[in-house]
Amino acid sequence: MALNKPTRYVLFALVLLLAIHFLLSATHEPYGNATSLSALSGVFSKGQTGQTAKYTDSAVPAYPLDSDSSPLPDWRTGSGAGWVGNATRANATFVMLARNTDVNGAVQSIRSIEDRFNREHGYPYVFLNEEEWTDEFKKRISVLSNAPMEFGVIPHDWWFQPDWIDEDRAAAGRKKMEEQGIIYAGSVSYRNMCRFNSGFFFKHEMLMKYKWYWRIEPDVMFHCTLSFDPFKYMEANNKVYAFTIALYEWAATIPTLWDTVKDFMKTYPEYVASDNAMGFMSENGGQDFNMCHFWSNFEIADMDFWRGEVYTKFFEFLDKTGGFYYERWGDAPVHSMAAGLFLPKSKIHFFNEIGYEHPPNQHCPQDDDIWKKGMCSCDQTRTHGELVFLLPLRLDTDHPPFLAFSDYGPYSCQRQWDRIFQ
Ligand SMILES: Nc1nc2c(ncn2[C@@H]2O[C@H](COP(=O)(O)OP(=O)(O)O)[C@@H](O)[C@H]2O)c(=O)[nH]1
Ligand SMILES: *[C@@H]1O[C@H](CO)[C@@H](O)[C@H](O)[C@H]1NC(C)=O
Ligand SMILES: *[C@@H]1O[C@H](CO)[C@@H](O)[C@H](O)[C@H]1NC(C)=O
Ligand SMILES: *[C@@H]1O[C@H](CO)[C@@H](O)[C@H](O)[C@H]1NC(C)=O
Ligand SMILES: [Mg+2]
Repeated sequence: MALNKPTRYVLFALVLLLAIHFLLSATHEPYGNATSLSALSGVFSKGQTGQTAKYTDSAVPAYPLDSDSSPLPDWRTGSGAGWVGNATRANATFVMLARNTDVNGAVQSIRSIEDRFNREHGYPYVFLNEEEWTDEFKKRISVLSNAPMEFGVIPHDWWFQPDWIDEDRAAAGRKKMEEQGIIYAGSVSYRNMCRFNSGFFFKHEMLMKYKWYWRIEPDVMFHCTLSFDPFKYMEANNKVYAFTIALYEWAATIPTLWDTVKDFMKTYPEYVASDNAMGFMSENGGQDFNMCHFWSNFEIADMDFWRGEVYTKFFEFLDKTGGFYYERWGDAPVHSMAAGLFLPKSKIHFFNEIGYEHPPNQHCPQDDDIWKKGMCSCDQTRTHGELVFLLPLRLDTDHPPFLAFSDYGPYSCQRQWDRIFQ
């Protein structure tokens, strides 16, 4: 039988897809489960089986709204639905670094955190930018919450590339990285941002009056309603640093970072905590960095740790090598190494309850009870979901983590985190 050309291509594609499907079903159990006939039939029959009843006992209203006309809680007057009161607030703020052009993404992130947490608490916000904020940005943002909001400008020297950086060497570093196809390889502003987030944001006058911060970025989503206050949790449990996503760093952005950090530890052995999280970051007792770090676009942490002697010395030690510009050191590995080495691991916390998405990565609580209680809007199965086809792309741990995953996906370092508590 002679098939015409298009038909042959379609058939070939179908056969290829089926082959991949069977291969993955056989070799990758979660994939098989997610796409098996019984799983699919579950999807199709959900509508008819009256499953809603299952959720009623754990479904508490997201907010204790008295009536449809309840006003938003107002932190100033202590009135309105869901008012909790000053006495219960920690010494804490949200902080968002953004550009004026990020306004739509910023609006959506604020809506999300207000919806899932802050509407009941009224924690303040600080917005930082190396340029003056536009009236439009301030207008669009300040309408979103009654919580106090401040819009600050970053001092010039905390942001721009310092004069003592050898620009020829920095340019060569950028070019080399571009040739390797690395994200933000040629960007100076990205490097400014990473250095600022590593060493300066917590010194900004608008943040000095606070101890705790929760970092938020434009275009992120909080997927679960929080029935507790993470700041108060940190306070009550003696935590210093908290994360929701741990993953691999792209090795080419930090060729000499670990050696510099090892030099620092040799110079100041007294700063290294005895029960630290080295086991999360290294497979061989500290000789090599395994690229595992906390993804710092979400952070809840104690700024007094960054402001303290140990981190101040640490940042200065790193900064004077010029690695933020000659390479492309991220604030994520820098913060992670500091927290992981200079704090006992018990002071670092994984917030499982905080469903969080910074596309393309997310953390969605895998525990059904937590997921239901939080009325989470994230898809738990994405862990093992649609991007499983791309699994073979991950050849080793140096591979960039820019593909969707969740807690135990191929790009996650959650396993390395778990193992240090076993
Ligand atoms: N003001 C300002 N903020 C920036 C700049 N570059 C990045 N940011 C902010 O820094 C954070 C991280 O940047 P982002 O582009 O999200 O980096 P990614 O998450 O690593 O892809 C976000 O909050 C951005 O809004 C910049 O040039 N100026
Ligand atoms: C896959 O399904 C089997 C049988 O239902 C179950 O025992 C197993 O735990 C599932 N695996 C995953 C990863 O969901
Ligand atoms: C709550 O705190 C704000 C600012 O921190 C203050 O102005 C206000 O008076 C406080 N309200 C109450 C009820 O304590
Ligand atoms: C909040 O924390 C900052 C930094 O630790 C501190 O300077 C300030 O006094 C604290 N404010 C209150 C009200 O405790
Ligand atoms: Mg981002």
